[in-house]
Amino acid sequence: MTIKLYQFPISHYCEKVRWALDYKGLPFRKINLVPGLHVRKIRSLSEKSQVPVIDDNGTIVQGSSAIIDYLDKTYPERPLTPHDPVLAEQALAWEKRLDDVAGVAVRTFIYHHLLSSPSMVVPLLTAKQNVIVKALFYAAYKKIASSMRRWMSINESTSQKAMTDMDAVLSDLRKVYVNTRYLVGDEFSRADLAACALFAPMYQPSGYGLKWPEMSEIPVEMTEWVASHDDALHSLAIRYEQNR
Ligand SMILES: N[C@@H](CCC(=O)N[C@@H](CS)C(=O)NCC(=O)O)C(=O)O
Repeated sequence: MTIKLYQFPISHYCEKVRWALDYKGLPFRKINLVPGLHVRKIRSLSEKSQVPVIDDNGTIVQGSSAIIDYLDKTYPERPLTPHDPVLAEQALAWEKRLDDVAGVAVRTFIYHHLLSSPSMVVPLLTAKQNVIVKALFYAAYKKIASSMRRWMSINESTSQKAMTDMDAVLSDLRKVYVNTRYLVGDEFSRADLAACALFAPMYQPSGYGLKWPEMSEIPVEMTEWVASHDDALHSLAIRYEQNR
C-alpha cells in the first residue's frame, strides 16, 4: 500500500519528507491538512499534533528526522544517512541544528512578516484546499493569526532573534559549501536535504510545489534580508536544483 503523508503544503519540515520520499523513489499520497484544523486528525494518529506524519501500512512515524530514520531503515536503497558511522554522526548533528534552530527561525521570521498580510498568507496556509475551506479560513483569520502567533511565539523580538539564528547557521553552511559540494563526506545526505529544504522558503524553489507570492508583494524586511544573504542562499538553491 502507498505511504500516506499527513502534511501542510507550506511546511518546510514536510518538504524534508516529500523530498526524502521522492529521492528514494517511494510512491506516496499527500493528505493536505489546514493548520488549526489538523490537530484532531494528527492526535488520532500520534502523540503530538505536529506534521509531518507518515502512515506506512499501519506504521505511524511522526517528525521529519524520525521519518528519515525509518525510511532509511525500511527502504535502504538511496540512503540519506551515510554508512560510515563518523559521517552519519556529523550528518545527524547538522540535521539536528537545522531542525531545532534554522527551521524554527525561518518559520518565525516569515510568519512574523506575512501574518499581517492575509491576502498573501491565506493562499499559502490553505494551499490545495477547496474554496469553502479557503473562505472559512479568511472568515476566522484574525483569530487564527493571533493563535498562530501565540502558539509559535511569533513577535518582534523572536523575529529579531530568528534573524541572528539564520545568520549564524547560514554563515556556517556557506563556509562548507564554498569548498565542497556536500556538507558531509562526498555524497548527498540528510544534512544537505535538511539545509536546502528548511531554508527553501527564503529562496522559493519551484520544485517545492507551492505558488509563492510575487516578489513585488513580499514585505521589504524579507526582500532586504534575502538580498543581503544572496550568496549563501544561492549555494542552497543550486544544491536543491541538483538533488531534488
Ligand atoms: N521537529 C519537527 C517540527 C515539525 C513542526 O514544527 N511542524 C509544524 C509545521 S511547520 C506543525 O505541525 N505545527 C502545528 C502543531 O504543532 O500542531 C519535525 O522535524 O518534523
